Amino acid sequence: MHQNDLAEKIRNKALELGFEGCGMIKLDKLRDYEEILDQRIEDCPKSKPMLGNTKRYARPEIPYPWAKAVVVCVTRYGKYKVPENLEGLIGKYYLYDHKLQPDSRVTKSIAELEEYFTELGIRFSKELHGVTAMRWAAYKAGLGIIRKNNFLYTKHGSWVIIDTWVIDHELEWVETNDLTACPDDCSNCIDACPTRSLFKPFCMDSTACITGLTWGATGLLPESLSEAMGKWIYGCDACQNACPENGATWTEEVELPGLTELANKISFSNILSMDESAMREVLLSKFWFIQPEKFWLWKVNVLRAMINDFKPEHKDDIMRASEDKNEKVREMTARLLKKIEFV
Ligand code: B12
Ligand code: SF4
Ligand code: SF4
Repeated sequence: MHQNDLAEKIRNKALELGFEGCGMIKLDKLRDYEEILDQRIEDCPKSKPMLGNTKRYARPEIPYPWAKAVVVCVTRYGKYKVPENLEGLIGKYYLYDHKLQPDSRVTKSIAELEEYFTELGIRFSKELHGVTAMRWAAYKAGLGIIRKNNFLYTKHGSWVIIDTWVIDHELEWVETNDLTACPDDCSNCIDACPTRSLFKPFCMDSTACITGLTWGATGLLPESLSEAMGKWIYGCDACQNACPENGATWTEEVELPGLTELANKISFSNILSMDESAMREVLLSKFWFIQPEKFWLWKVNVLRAMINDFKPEHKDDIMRASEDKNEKVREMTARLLKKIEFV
């Protein structure tokens, strides 16, 4: 079969399976990611330890010597209803991400697309966190543009999740789109970043991004940083929520199966009273960036959110947390108690 026909077949199959977009690029299109990364590290040297190993994204043929191209698909999540009680606490991406969700429709579509690759005689591989720099790949495949807040936008805004595969055929399918760049005078996203992680266009300090801190922190954070993190307990959407280009893109049409039930089990008070088995049952399968050895972080995040938005009805929960068996939780409670003396 002609390479172009093969590429078109894959793209059509992906759309039929419900992906919002699908494209394919040859590996040489990814080389300049290395320059982007070097520029980022020069602008923000603190990011180096976190981003150093993403250099391999520019050369997927190093881990996959047989690879010839990358297939990239985007899935829209801005169509789902957001449980009211989780808005502003949990980054929306994490509510709808299909990774490690065996019952998700997208997980099933991914499996069907992979069956299709096999049917067509195409060798492929996929990684949980991507085989390449996924925003860059999606942009190169014409699926959208990258805005100043670093996000890939399609016509449905930045509320899209990206998946990538390396394949052993040199296929190319580049879509066109009519999205236009950010206005020169807009800086809403930068102004909205609570920790100044996004400190200039197309550039962020990944060590100060609330998202990474909510699941990556190894101990209590300095008070000034904790304060800036506000009420986010897992992820952060501030630089996306502030963007006018995202204005009408969240449509709230569809109910994600099981999400309301899960949301009903999540509150500050519930998290503070959860033991390990409750955390495993309620939180782990969906919010798997916090593994059991770091379950204490959920409570620390909640206590920090309580400090930043203290309400007298929190008092009983706080007293209970002061007897928690984890030292970091007790330490954070002490910090909170010191603070509320002044309320
Ligand atoms: C490492 C990582 C993180 C780290 C560091 C993030 C970072 N930006 O460096 C941490 C943990 C902080 C993180 C957080 C989040 N992440 Co993350 N993360 C990744 C990962 C694994 C690699 C990203 C990377 O390469 N960073 C390196 C830097 C150099 O890239 P970048 O900041 O994205 O910048 C891009 C643009 O700025 C552009 N660029 C740079 N200069 C210029 C100049 C011009 C003129 C242009 C046009 C473009 C341009 O090129 C860069 C490369 O694509 C990707 C998955 C993957 N394999 O790609 C997901 C990914 C980027 N994350 C994603 C998401 C959703 C998030 C969160 C929103 C989750 C949340 N709600 O809390 C937050 C938001 C953070 C943010 N503001 O970007 C999505 C983004 C989807 C989208 N629509 O863009 C991805 C693609 C995962 C996925 N499967 O969909 N993430
Ligand atoms: S996700 Fe939050 S902390 Fe991270 S860059 Fe965006 S606004 Fe800043
Ligand atoms: S807030 Fe403004 S500058 Fe930032 S991404 Fe949106 S349009 Fe671009």
